[in-house]
Amino acid sequence: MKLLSALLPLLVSMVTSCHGLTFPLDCSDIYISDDTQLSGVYNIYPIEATSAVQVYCDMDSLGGGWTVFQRRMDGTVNFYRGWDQYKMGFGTVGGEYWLGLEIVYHLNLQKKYELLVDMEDFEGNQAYARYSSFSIGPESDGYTLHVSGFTDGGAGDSLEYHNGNKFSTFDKDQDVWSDNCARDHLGGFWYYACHHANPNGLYRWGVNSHVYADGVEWHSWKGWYYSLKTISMKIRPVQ
Ligand SMILES: [Ca+2]
Repeated sequence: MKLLSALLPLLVSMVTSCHGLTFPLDCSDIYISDDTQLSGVYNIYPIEATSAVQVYCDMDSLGGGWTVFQRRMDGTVNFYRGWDQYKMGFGTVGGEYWLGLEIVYHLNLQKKYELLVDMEDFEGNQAYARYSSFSIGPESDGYTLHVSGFTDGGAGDSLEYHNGNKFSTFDKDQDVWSDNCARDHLGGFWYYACHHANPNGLYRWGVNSHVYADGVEWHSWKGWYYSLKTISMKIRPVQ
């Protein structure tokens, strides 16, 4: 046993150096090792080699290699959740999920990322918004959002409004509104006063002119009364 425990670190480092992708940090590492890999669920190691995290990798959009940290597609997962859940993540990684602010923060510590927000309405139209720079601060800074370098893929820029804001949930109000944005708009997000985008809002199946700004929304594309069919937020390293 003594010999084994002495050799183990050596063996681990040999395996890691022979196959540098034994512990991929993100979906980009997986894609670079083999660009025929399909979109789907993979293990990544964003914090340390011993703790695998399951994540959905988008290997198709705009060149592939995207690590998805937010995904809505069918309303099967409740996104009206508290701070601890948004910090640590929730949902079904093959379906709807939130990866967790702490994991995204750890990724940001190790690489510089761009952001892609893909979305689709119930009529089959698709659009995206792309940002050349994306990062979030530590929990001690409220996971403050830093996003810039917008490129329009038809969706318009609904995130610039949220730049520089802390993350808020119904049980942790860090927005600048006198009331509680997360409670008023049924989500968790980098609310300001309150939102131009509400991707974690209530899944509501399209347009409803009687319900204001509480759906899965991207204001510059479909306004505050249209809840999207799908939306996903994903990051990829920049050179
Ligand atoms: Ca407030």
